[in-house]
Amino acid sequence: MQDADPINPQRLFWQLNHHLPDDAIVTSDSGSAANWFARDVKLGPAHLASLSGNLATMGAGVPYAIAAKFAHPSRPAVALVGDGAMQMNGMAELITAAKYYEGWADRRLVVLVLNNRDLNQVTWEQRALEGDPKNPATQEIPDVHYADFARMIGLDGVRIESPDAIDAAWEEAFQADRPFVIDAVTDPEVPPLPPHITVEQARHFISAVRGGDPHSRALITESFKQKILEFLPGR
Ligand SMILES: Cc1ncc(C[n+]2csc(CCOP(=O)(O)OP(=O)(O)O)c2C)c(N)n1
Ligand SMILES: [Mg+2]
Repeated sequence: MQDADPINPQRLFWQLNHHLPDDAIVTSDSGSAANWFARDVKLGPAHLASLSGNLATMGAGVPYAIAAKFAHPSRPAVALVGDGAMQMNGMAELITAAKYYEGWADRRLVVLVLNNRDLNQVTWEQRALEGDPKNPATQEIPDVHYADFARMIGLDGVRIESPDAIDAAWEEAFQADRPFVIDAVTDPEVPPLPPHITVEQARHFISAVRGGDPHSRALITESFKQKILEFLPGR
């Protein structure tokens, strides 16, 4: 529930737990979404879930959810996807969903896009594993209005830019009568930290900051918030 600028991506996954239908099929793309999917989404015995676990390819999230709709047309599907993957193929696959959704008994296919304008998982890999500061030329990607695109092709969606809007967005998405895109503007400086980090990773992280990372102030604040919480009583 920590704040970030403007939305802490982790909160989208945490708050999904309050809205996820019992029979939903959840997919995650490769990227920072995979971290939050693994850490924060609570799956019950009736849920099904998948991501590209071995190949770890980007671009699987939306097609896996469409495949889920064909295999189980009466169950809702949810895809948790990065903006890079959406720009690679997820947006094109929304056209596939638009072609077929009227034939699905339950028309709900919800796509959450983490709009962080960044290839964030790799930005953090380069910081934590190599000690390299963020390289904007290779890492930054355009801000696209994914919900507008969904509406343009006959689907529905909403763009959210504040954590107060998260619950209402999930609610609207699961009440929709057609595939629905949540374009969530999220903070790329919230680190997709594993529960434990090694001394070597911490050293690399410091080297990335010293190496002139353009976002060093924000990434130190967000990392500190996440780690310090582990030491607070009752957490
Ligand atoms: C096809 C493919 N290309 C590149 C990669 C390396 N890779 C893994 S995650 C990632 C960045 C993902 O960016 P995005 O979809 O925006 O998600 P984010 O991490 O920003 O949430 C990249 C480039 C990959 N796994 N698969
Ligand atoms: Mg991204």
